Amino acid sequence: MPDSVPSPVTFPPAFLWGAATSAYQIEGAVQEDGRTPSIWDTFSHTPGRTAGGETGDTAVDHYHRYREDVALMAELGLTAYRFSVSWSRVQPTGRGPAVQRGLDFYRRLVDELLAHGIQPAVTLYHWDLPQELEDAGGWPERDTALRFADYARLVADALGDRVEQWITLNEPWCSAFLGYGSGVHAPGRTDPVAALRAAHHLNLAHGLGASALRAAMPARNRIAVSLNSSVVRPLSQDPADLAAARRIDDLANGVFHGPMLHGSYPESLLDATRSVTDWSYVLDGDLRTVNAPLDALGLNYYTPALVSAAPGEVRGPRADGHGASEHSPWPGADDVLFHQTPGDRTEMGWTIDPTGLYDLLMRYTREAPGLPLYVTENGAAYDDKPDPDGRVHDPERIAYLHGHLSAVHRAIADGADVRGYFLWSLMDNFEWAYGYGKRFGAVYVDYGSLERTPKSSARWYGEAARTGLLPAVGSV
Ligand code: PNW
Repeated sequence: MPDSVPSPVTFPPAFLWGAATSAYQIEGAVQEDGRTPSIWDTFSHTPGRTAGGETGDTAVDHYHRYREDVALMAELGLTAYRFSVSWSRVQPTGRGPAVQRGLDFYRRLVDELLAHGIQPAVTLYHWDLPQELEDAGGWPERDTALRFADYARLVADALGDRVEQWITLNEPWCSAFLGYGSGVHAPGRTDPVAALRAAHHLNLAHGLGASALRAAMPARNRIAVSLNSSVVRPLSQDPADLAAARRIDDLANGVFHGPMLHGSYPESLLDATRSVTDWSYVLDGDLRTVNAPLDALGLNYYTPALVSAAPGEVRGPRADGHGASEHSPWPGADDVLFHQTPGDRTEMGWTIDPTGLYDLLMRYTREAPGLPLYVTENGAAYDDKPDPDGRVHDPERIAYLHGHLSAVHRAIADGADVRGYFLWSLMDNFEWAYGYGKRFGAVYVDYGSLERTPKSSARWYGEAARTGLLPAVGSV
């Protein structure tokens, strides 16, 4: 056979072509139907915390426009949609009975998706802890994990009969280490011990939540977690750089997948953080709880990390792409240097590196043999602007998606059991500390009129979804 004939990039027929969002980033309606503030309401309303003081008060008003948004997904040809439930909308104080009006919103949304043949995937926690639970200590306190299990049960009772795909937590690394370590995310605390305690209690919440879901739902439903597992590369093969990469890998990945997949924290993590914490908050039986059976693993991927050992301590703003803070999100690793990976970057400053996604999928194929994988987030921010004719052309995003979906395809060909891909994000939205300045959407949102306009990448992606083939990059 001539080797010049490329094999077509065809995906399995059952492959899910999805898009993802999260509650605080899109819903708005923050004071409606009994919702109370979450830590992101408090944080975004605190001067100096978000770019331009922007908040999710209105966001893209999805709470009122969800029908239009679902129609758009259907028109594009998406087969799945990943969204999150706002905890303080369904259980305002984080305790006690559910608020029916809050649950009803998600029921209407799910019914609308199902009516259009779109599979819902529900994330229970995408960073918006009810403020009252933070006031009681937040994720560094054990009780928050117990409260999460109760909340999981409430949502399972309401939606378990019609939603088959469940995700307990989104990116617990961000909640723990950006929320309590570097402080660039809510609640904005900067205490390395609190960050590690938060990591353990998020793990515990995952395990308790997964068991609560399992007990409350039909057996056909699938339970997963979404990790922003980092691809950590050493700057050189020097033993000191390899050791630095190992430590960051433990703090980025092993701290979550260790207990979740294997029932233990990596010894190397415990050793390397001994000067920060004694881990005495890990109680007997916790690790077995965290190790609750999973049906799939969700991986969110944007860019790899490149690290080296630094001689002595490094202070000041860090080049790790995690926002500007004097405080490190890497407890006990102040002597590790982060470098910019060479190559083109997106508007976030994140280097475009599809090989990282391939490596990540192959790594978890080894780390979790037999566990189906989903890419639960992948995408790029660009400074999109409508042309005079109102169309929005985003060829860079098409190239980004083409590169990363090709990497997914290559991983599948090499034995990774990848069942679906969720583009981040369906539409432009509130990009956390960056406010509305970073546009990740396949659909453009005019922040004045809130009008939605599919970008050319949305058309490109929709064609991939409808055909199971990646269209050529210049085809739309
Ligand atoms: C993820 N980091 O956030 C989130 O799950 C989304 O809500 C978010 O909009 C998207 O990716 C784009 O940023 C991250 O600093 C935020 O490593 C920060 C980091 C990673 C992911």
